[in-house]
Amino acid sequence: MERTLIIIKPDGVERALIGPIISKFEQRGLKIVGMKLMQVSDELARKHYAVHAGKPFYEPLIEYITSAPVVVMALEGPQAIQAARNTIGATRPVEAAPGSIRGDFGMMVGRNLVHGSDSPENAAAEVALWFEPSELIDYTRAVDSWILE
Ligand code: IDP
Ligand code: MG
Repeated sequence: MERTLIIIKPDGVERALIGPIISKFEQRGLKIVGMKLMQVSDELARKHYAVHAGKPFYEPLIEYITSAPVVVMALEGPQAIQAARNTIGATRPVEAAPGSIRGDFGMMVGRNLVHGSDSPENAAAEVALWFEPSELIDYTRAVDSWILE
């Protein structure tokens, strides 16, 4: 089992796409083990996107992610990191497959609606950065045996 960190970015919240975006992950079978609405601080934004510091899009990215509330989720499942990345779609929405979140709802890279962790190492670090251990809930869904072999 893997856990991955998902952020519905400010454009997703402002455009009233929280529900449709969560539905894509829920319908896929990924289990929500943590979820909250929050206003991201400049400090947290810079920690989360530290790997992009110095790139031309870094300052606009910090401005974007702090510009309105976000919904943060920890999702669990087998190969959850790759599954979630595929459901999110390519970084540039024009290149994202139809049916993916970015492919269905996005137009431009700087307004691409969702973040998803890209590796087991980053997923573990990001879940720990955004959630207290007590905010992550272990539970079994009655439907799990119909989703997981
Ligand atoms: P990812 O979100 O698909 O993992 P990354 O390359 O990790 O993509 O970039 C992080 C975020 O930075 C992107 O989701 C996007 O919001 C923003 N970003 C990346 N490249 C560009 C760019 O060329 N222009 C503007 N924003 C960008
Ligand atoms: Mg990334």
